[in-house]
Amino acid sequence: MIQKILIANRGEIALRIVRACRELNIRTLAVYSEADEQSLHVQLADEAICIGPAPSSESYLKADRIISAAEIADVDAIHPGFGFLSENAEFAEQCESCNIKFIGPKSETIRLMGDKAMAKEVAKRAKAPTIPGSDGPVSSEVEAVKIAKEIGFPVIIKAVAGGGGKGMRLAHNAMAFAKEFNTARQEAEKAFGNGDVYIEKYIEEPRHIEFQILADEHGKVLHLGERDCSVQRRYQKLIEEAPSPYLDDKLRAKMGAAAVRIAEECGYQNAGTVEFLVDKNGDFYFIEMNARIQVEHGVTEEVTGLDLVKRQIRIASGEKLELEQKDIKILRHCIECRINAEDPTRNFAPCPGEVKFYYTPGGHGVRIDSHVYQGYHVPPHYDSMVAKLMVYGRTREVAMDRMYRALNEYMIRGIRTTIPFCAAVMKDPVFRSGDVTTKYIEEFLSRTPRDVFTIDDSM
Ligand code: MV4
Repeated sequence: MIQKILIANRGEIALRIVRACRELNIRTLAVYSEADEQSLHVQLADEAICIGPAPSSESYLKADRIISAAEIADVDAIHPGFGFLSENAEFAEQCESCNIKFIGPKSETIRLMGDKAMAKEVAKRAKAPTIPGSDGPVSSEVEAVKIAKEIGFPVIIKAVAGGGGKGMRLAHNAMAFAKEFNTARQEAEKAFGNGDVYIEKYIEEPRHIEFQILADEHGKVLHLGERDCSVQRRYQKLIEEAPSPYLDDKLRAKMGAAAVRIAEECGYQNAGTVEFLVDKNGDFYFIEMNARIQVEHGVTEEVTGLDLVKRQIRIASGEKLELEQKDIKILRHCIECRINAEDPTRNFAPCPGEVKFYYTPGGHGVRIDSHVYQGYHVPPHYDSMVAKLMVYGRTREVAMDRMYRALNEYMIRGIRTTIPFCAAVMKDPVFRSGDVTTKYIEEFLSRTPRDVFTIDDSM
């Protein structure tokens, strides 16, 4: 039984976890940095402990301080949220050895799937399609060039310890390849302390489609359908939706079954995501698995009617999933816009500062997950996301129109945000057609005048 949870995170996800705990009648302990003293998650949790100065390296990433807080407050479990220590196998292991339940997969699963070459092996064993490339890491330049020529250019070089776009290099020919290969190895060594890289055929203009997994600790694994996350800028997702406008029921079932087999193969427990690339021919390939709850989990919650964070906690308490795959229904269409404190007219530069006025949209089919309030100071030390605006409706059309309406109702004054940018996307014929790949934002930005992304805040 879990009676008290430490929330090892900040911002809207910390608040999201507090809310789930309240509904489950579980006590909460917030940990916070000096910059987050006035934060809502600190005010709404039952207890709070300051764990250090503003920089994450001195607070939210300090495993020892978090474990100490957990022991002082005598919690039963730690929820890591996303980012920070959420996919840190050592931290999960520390929790396990201190008899504190880590709300997520086992540390060995985090370690296994954190090695992107090993994760690919898991996918192969699960008979899920993977992208042609090297069998695991390649260390010699001569061998690497040979493999690259065999699979054919362009090829992509990926760090084994990378993920989410970090440590990737593209090569269009053999000449460029040798240089990129060595740069990739050096960069990987510097960034991750592990210079291992592997090679893959480069898939041009793919769609990014990921499947939500829920797995209990008794061997039952379900998928909750997909999210289409193709609207990204520099590997940062800006808009997510479900269901994908690209998938039909047949492809959805095939990809969902592959995602479930991958989760089964690695002994996955709790909530996770299996990422795929889908190419122009409708062929799909496993790329990586995220061993955490994701930013965009709310999209799946709104289309399935299931509370993923409550499910995570119930699974971590040892409960069995009573649902069967056939019980999972995609009930409607949901779109999420990430509202970031960034200036879309200045290359999405972060815009921290005081929120002078704050009014949120409401009405049918609107959900906002945010820790912001009027008078809140967006600190400069962390991720710039300040809110997730989710809307849902019977169809994608309804959802897009509702999102446009809600974005125009949303008033955040004092800081620049991505609200006007998202509103412009909702009216864009290419986005509306659903023909969106990971190249979309770049293309949209190149043909859209910047003044479209500003708001008249004199009103
Ligand atoms: C790729 C790829 C094309 N070909 N792998 C980027 C994030 C990481 N999860 C994997 N990524 C990619 N891997 C091959 N073999 C293109 C990307 C990619 C991408 C993937 C998902 C979403 C957005 C993206 C944007 C650029 C590149």
